[in-house]
Amino acid sequence: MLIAHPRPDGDAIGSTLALRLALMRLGKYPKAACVHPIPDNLAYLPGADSFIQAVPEDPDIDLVVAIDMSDLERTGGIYRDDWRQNYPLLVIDHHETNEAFGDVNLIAPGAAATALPMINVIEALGVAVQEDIATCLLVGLLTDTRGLRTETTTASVLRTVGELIEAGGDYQTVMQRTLDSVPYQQMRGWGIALNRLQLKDAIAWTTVQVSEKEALDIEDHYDLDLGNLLSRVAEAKVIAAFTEMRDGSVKVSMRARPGYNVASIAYELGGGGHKQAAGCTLSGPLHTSVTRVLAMLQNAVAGKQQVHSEEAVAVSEFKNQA
Ligand SMILES: [Mn+2]
Repeated sequence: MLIAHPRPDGDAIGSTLALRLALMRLGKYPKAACVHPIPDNLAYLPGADSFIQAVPEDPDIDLVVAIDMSDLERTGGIYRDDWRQNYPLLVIDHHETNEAFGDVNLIAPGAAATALPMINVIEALGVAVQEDIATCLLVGLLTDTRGLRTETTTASVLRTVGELIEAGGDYQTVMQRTLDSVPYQQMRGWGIALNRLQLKDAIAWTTVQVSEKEALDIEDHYDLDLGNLLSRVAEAKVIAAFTEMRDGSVKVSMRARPGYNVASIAYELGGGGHKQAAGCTLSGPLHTSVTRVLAMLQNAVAGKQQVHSEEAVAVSEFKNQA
């Protein structure tokens, strides 16, 4: 049983499907599960249609693998408590905040994507990392590095991308169908969000209301990816996108330029993530959440030095949500 986290991203889906394909080459019958549907821009991947959203009562499994998540809650309810006694739990991940919650933990803290430790796993299984498997791993690397532009994009990452392409990974398709593929409704959602964009004291932010999501048929579990969009505002050191949910809560996505840290803010608000990309969910209402978070972001920008010194302590405590 291979589990990808809720609101799945390219790394969770790509790494899960790569392992699924490798296990199938070994004559196994892996199941892949995720509580939310696979986003359209990942639906073309081999095996994307095999994901189940709920697990049957007697799942007929002998090993559980949690992929691209730093704690058990991030299975989104797929994992059941009684599995603990019956099946070993393997964790494959790259978050610095991983709680090592498995019986065996293969964690590459700070690596660009879970796809990187996953390459080692697949090679250790004796399966060649090529063709379909290479394409799935490329998806993980290219999405988690936002098209090879994050701080985690090292020379070694670029070499690995080159090797995956040489091994038959379909770079062009991944770029066209995943990274350069925004559903029309999502882009219209961006239009609403960008129309309301504000900038003050090197902080850029915007909001999206439930009524606006309803008009565009955008479900709550569907991530508009506003954090990554706003992170490109040149004048901003930090950004925040506030998305109202149908239960009245507010999902907050934050991004920071190198040298700034939004993870500590997310953590303080019950969420977590990485220094440059973090998030949390607040109880709402929208305007209260905005006021509260903006005050914290102002402090983070003004007290950059102070944030730095506290970072080492705080990082060990973060829970991942990014
Ligand atoms: Mn990841």
